[in-house]
Parts: sequence; structure tokens; C-alpha cells
Amino acid sequence: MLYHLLYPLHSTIFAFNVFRYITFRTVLSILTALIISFFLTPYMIRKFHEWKIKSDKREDVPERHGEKRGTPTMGGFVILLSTIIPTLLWADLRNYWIWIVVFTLVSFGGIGFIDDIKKLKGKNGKGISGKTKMLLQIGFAAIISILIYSQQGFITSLIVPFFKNIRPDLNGIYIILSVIILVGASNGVNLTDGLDGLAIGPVLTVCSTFMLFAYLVGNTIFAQYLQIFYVKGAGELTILCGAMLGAGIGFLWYNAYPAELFMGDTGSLSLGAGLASIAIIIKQEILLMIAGGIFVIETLSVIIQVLSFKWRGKRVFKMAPIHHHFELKGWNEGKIVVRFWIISIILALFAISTLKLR
Ligand code: 57M
Repeated sequence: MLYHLLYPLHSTIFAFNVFRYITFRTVLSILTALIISFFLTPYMIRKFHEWKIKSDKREDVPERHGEKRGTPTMGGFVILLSTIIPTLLWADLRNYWIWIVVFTLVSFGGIGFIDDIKKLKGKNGKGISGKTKMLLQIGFAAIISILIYSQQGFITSLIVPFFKNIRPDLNGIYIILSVIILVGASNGVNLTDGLDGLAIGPVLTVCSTFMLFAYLVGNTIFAQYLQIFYVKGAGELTILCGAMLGAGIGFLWYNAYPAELFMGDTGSLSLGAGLASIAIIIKQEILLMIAGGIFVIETLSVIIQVLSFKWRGKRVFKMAPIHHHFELKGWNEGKIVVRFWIISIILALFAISTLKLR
């Protein structure tokens, strides 16, 4: 909104011409998100305590998690506000992609919100049933995928990193792939969100990677030079990624060990799906799996554990998702989290290197 208000004034105040630039508005978006997050989070932590929005009903967590009882949850609500408000202030609101990602964040955040509320109010801390949750996720993912697919000129080819000549056109099947990516990513972040700072760290590295890619993909010159698909209007997503980055950093301030706030499903489901929707729009679906490798590893650890237990009657890990395995091996929480962050930084750098290595 501020963009629409300030930029037209450039004919009288020449300096306002600067609002034309995506880079400048991205910096403003990051700063706005940081300010909102830093001021709103402590206020909301107090409110969550007052309203008894606290995680205290899990019974099966490793013993050490007992000390985490009473930590307010649903911090994802603040992350969403600190992402969406700066986006609405600094992005071009005529941009279709911005609304798609905002819709993704709100719809998946809504599913998480209902789940979080039910966990707090329901018996034994149980949220909505796994089946209902999955159906809601698939339903919204299908709507989002169709909205993306129906946009005129949307490319349904799949980019395979490192191979510039392998670009299979999936046509209508693309919608199915897109649903899988959206649902998979939202659950991947959700599974990862089990230690202080563990999920938000890789969210930040993926978000930074996509901030760069959105800018390049939305610019004809850079896209042509780097031989990546040009996606009209995708550049504005740089501003949204910036807002998510600022919101995530602000949240990490309070989620760092010992956490004063958890993001809840409101945060994990929406952030995962939000990143997936950006990946789909900027045509970097496989890159999401590389940069977001931590989410893939966490998800795979659960699949392997469940299948192994079913088929062999034996566990592969002491406990899945894999961060619990290291906890039970006696690693300190901080060590696990920082090591996972280091891996996600390496993965993000590797993802960025695909721009040149092909
Ligand atoms: C997310 N939620 C945390 C918090 C957070 C299929 C199965 C693998 C599913 C999986 C599962 O339920 N995953 C969902 C796990 C919970 O955190 C809340 O949930 C939100 C995210 N949805 O924002 O509100 C607890 O995690 C800890 N936490 C932190 N810091 C944070 O910043 O310390 C969270 C955020 C919090 C806090 O203790 O209360 C959770 O773990 O419950 N299920 C599992 O992960 C279970 N694994 C399991 O059953 N493994 C078996 C299977 C796969 C065969 C096995 O290995 O044998 C674990 N769940 C729990 N305890 N609760 C097992 C241990």
C-alpha cells in the first residue's frame, strides 16, 4: 500500500523514484518485518500466557522435554502477521503471485491454527485427526495449484538442476506434482519443528535462497544470462521473501534455546506451504528439496522408521524424526540445532551454485 502511495509521488519528489526498485522495497520489507516481530512477539508471549495458549499436554516426548512444558505456542500467528503486513505495505498489490503466496500462508496457517486450538482445548492434547488434517491440506493445495496453473503463460516444465537440457513438460500432471510439493513441504517443516530453533533456521536459509532466485527469475536480463526460466512478475516475491526472512529472524530471537515461544502448527504448516508455493511459482521445485534438505531428511527418517518397524519389527533410529535420535544419543539440544543449521547453510549454498553449475 505504501508502494502505491509513495511511488506515484516521484513526479513531484524525484527521490521517491527509489520505490520503483524491488531491491529497495525488499530492504524496507525486511526492516518492517523485524520491527513488527520484535515489538509484537513479546506482547503476544504475554497474551498467550494470559490466554493459556501453552504447550503442556504432550506425554511421549523424550524426558528432557518436560522442562518445555508451559511454553506458549502459536508463535506462527506473529510470524504470519510480520510476513503479510510488510508484504502488503511494500509489494505491488496488482501482482498475482503475491496474492497466491499470501493465500497459501493464510490457508495453511488456518489449518494449523485450528489444530493448535484443538490441541489446547481437546482431550489429551490431541488436535484435528490426521485424516482431516491431510484432507484439508490436499484440498487447499489443489486450489492453490489450480490457481497457479491457470495463470496465463505459466510454464509446466520441470527444471532439473545441473542439467540445462532436461526440462520435461508435465502439462496437467503438474497440478498433482504441485499438490505433493505443497503438502510434503508443510508436513516436512512440521516434523522438523521439535527442538528450539530447529525448524526456523532452515526456513531462513531456504527463504534467503528463494529471495535471490525470485529476483533473478523475475528479471529478463538475469534469467536469460543464467539460462533459467523467466517468470513474469516473480520479482515481486523477493519482497515477500524479505518479509518472511525478517519475520523469521524476529521469531528466532525468542525461539532460540531456551525458547520463550513455539511456532505451533500455525507456523510450521504455513511456512512449509508458503516456501513450496514460492518454489512452484519461480520454477525451482527440485531446488526446494536441495535447499530444504533438512526437511527432507527429517521426513525420510520418519518414513524409514515406520516402514522398518512394520516390516522388520525393528527401529532404525532410537526415535524418529531424526533430531530425537540424536537427543537420545545424548547430544545437547544446542549442538543438534546448530549442526542442523550448518547443514542447511551448506545445502543453501549448494542450491545457489546450481545457477552456474549446469
Ligand atoms: C511436530 N511437535 C512437537 C510445538 C511446535 C508420524 C510422527 C513421526 C509424527 C510426529 C509429530 O507429531 N510431529 C509433529 C512435533 C512439539 O512441538 C509443538 O508442535 C509444534 C509443531 N507442530 O511448534 O508447538 C514438541 O516439540 C518440542 N519443541 C521444542 N522447540 C520448538 O521450537 O522443543 C517444539 C518446537 C514441544 C516441544 O517439546 O512440545 C513434538 O515433538 O511433539 N511424531 C513424533 O515426532 C513422535 N515420534 C514418534 O512417535 N516416533 C516413533 C514413530 C515414528 C515410529 C518412533 O520413532 O518410534 C515424537 N513426538 C513426541 N515425542 N511428542 C516422539 C517423541
